[in-house]
Amino acid sequence: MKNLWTRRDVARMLGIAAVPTLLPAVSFAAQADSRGEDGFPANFLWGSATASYQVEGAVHEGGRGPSIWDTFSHTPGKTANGDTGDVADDFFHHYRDDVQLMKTLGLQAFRFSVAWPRVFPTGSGEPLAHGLDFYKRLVAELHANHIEPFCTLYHWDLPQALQDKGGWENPDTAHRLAEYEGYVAGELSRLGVRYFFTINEMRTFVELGYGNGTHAPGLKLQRKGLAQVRHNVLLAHGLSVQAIRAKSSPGVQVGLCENPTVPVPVTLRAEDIHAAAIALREENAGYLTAIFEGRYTERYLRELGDDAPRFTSEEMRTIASPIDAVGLNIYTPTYVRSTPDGYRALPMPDNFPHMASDWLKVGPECMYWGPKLIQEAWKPRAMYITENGCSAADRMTEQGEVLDTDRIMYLRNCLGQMLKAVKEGADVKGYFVWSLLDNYEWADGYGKRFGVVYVDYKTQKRTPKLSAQFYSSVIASRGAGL
Ligand code: GBH
Repeated sequence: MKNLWTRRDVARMLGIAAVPTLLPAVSFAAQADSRGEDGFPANFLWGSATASYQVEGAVHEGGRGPSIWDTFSHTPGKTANGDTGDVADDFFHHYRDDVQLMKTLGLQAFRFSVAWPRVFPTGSGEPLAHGLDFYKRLVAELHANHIEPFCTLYHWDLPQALQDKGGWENPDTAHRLAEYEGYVAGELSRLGVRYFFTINEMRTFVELGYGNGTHAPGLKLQRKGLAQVRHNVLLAHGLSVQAIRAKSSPGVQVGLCENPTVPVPVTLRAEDIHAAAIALREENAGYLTAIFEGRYTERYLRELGDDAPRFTSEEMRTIASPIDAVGLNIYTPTYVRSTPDGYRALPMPDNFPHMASDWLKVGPECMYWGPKLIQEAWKPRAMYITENGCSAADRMTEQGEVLDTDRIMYLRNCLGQMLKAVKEGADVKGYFVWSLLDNYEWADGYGKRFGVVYVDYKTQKRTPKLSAQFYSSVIASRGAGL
């Protein structure tokens, strides 16, 4: 019995050689018997992502030193409600149960981050003898449950002692990061960890931490200082790629996680699609473009003028050290149209629909155009969606359920767009929902919930939301029928 029309069937009916990709995906008939044919490839990895300071708590345990986020969150007025990550999800003590939760939901991979100040409390010198113990236990637990660990080495918790010496304004910090990352990758790869990301979202911590001051360390540098910080961080990434390769077991995959600006062409006209391709390179010129191309674009340098960073060609080669995979954190689109001088990124109308966080505009097309444009521009060896998800105003019912149909709507549409990109050949190898658990949302504190599992912060009780069931069903069917 066959009630599904393939692209080839449609092409035959229309009397044409092939269905143009601009026509909507062919799914006129129910997709009930299409599993296997219609979903993601069998080896596509499904996971969830998180970061040390957002979930661990236990900030004084095991000799951990303070990070810039301890300082920042404890400074009055910096975070919503004065919330800090002191306790968070207490994942440091609950990780075993949480790994069981992942297993129950069918997750195959888990992206976590290592807190630098747990390993080097002041950022440099000798590592603490037991500084990695927690992560070694976590990795063993994941392996025992057949969940692949993906390790992010820097998700914003810079040791405060290094900030006291200038933080990312000081070029020396790049070398300290590489030393730390080489050490950790060496230790954890010997335990079988195969995937390492050097840095999470340089754009976010540079622009918010050193530009507008809303994230740690809360600085507001001028344009010149900020451009140099951006350069120092790029160099830190490149040096870390080299240090990880030098110190870890053969076969590890090294990359970074970035939240690129994802241009979405406003129309399907060829010129707007072309404008989106230009915008991808220019809007990310200080980040992914430099890493993939080994140079700053002319336009980037021209616009910065006298404020352009100081750099050498050797540094640019280091920045472009080959990577095995790029992690893409994608949440929102930037609509772009063609103009005589290339492109224009359009402002978002005030009432553009958004999720619980004002910035989280609902435009699932970014999950199609992001992988598509990046594949075409830079041909990365592999792509992972290392974060995607949303905040929602979750409430628990009297029956103890969280019926987050809004999050399901967001995820279903994003996953459908990602599937379309994969079917058209974008080499996305896995997807990590942000996040497994509600957690500490940085300056927004605990008020913004991103988990597919609800956390009662008073009792640390975990309750899977309806979206966890939804995600679990996607994994089970490999996305057939999305
Ligand atoms: C990611 O950032 C982070 O990697 C992760 O730690 C975080 O929890 C998750 O997403 C959810 O936010 O305050 O209006 O200036 C996502 C990219 C960029 C989104 C900065 C919030 C601040 C908007 N982030 N943005 S605003």
